[in-house]
Amino acid sequence: MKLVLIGIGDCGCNLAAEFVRLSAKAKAESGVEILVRSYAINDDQNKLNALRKVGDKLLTIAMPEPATSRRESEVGADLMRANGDRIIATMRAGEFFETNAFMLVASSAGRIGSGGISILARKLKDRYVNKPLYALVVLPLAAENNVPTYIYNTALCLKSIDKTADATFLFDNEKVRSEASVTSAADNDALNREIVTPFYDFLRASERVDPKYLGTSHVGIGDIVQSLSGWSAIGYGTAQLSNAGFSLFKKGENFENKSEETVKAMEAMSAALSHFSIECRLEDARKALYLLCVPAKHANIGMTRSVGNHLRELTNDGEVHGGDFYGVKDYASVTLIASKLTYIEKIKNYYERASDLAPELKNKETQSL
Ligand SMILES: Nc1nc2c(ncn2[C@@H]2O[C@H](COP(=O)(O)OP(=O)(O)OP(=O)(O)O)[C@@H](O)[C@H]2O)c(=O)[nH]1
Ligand SMILES: [Mg+2]
Repeated sequence: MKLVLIGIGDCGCNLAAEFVRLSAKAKAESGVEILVRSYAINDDQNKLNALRKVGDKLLTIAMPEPATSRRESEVGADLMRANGDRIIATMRAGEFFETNAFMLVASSAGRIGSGGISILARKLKDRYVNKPLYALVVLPLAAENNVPTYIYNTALCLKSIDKTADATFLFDNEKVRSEASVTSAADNDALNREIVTPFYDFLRASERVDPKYLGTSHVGIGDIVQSLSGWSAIGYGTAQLSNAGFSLFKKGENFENKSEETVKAMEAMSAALSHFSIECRLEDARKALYLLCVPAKHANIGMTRSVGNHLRELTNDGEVHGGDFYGVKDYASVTLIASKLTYIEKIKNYYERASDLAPELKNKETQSL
């Protein structure tokens, strides 16, 4: 699947750059393009200049700085209302034809990205009616959760992107950081690598890869588009394939070998299940997608079927799509997407906290007028 990626604000721009690194890896390792272009849109010219070194796959677009010191995301929304058409006009629309979907990325807590993402999404959807549009929204760290404007901006951002995007991937910055043991809160690069990594396999596996990498059931772009809807979480896990298992396997394709490989696939699946990008219950997912990656020599139909069946059980017979891909070495990996989630505790909490906060923020706003 080929994306046009659009990052807005600091967090969005850093992730737009990280996706470029991911696409260079896909090109080097599998010979496919997963990114048509990446755009970084920000009001901070210095930060945009710093991203230039990423290469020409990333184009930077400057926005004027807001004329107010207010921290609410409406400021970012107004800025995008005023500048969105000009921003879209500077994009290379000719390339959109070879694009399978847009992916807009921002943090929910700030102003520029949080307020701008839904406005730009709406403008793109109105122009490119048939092109799927996905969002990736990064939620604040635990330490930021006592900042009233961050809570307010997050709730507003979630409410409006849910109405606009075809599907929204949610990333809980705190969960991703603690599970990846990123110790420094300032280490955004490490955090961003964790955020983009789960997208790697399914984006490249759905492209026209070398037939030697094709598994028994291919995950195509149609499967992805059908699987993505509404609130979505993504999880990724790996399991090292032992050399012992490999040599056993070489001796003959007996039952024990196959079952050992299947155990590894299930181990990778467990890892994916415990590393979802946000806390959610699979039974609340109306749709789900899985991708099992193994080296061809370790593959068997049973392992793909086991992953798919287990996911079907967990989703309570939700609509499940999935398949396998042989483009990895030495390990098994499983990517899981839980989509069309009907309940996410964190979202409920943000909405509740924001409605308690709203009068307080409104008062502050009128006082500052
Ligand atoms: N994962 C991740 N989170 C980030 C990154 N940069 C900032 N954040 C988070 O994003 C939120 C702040 O939003 P920013 O993206 O800096 O805000 P903005 O869109 O530039 O808008 P302004 O508030 O006007 O600067 C906080 O929750 C940060 O923890 C990043 O590179 N990676
Ligand atoms: Mg900023």
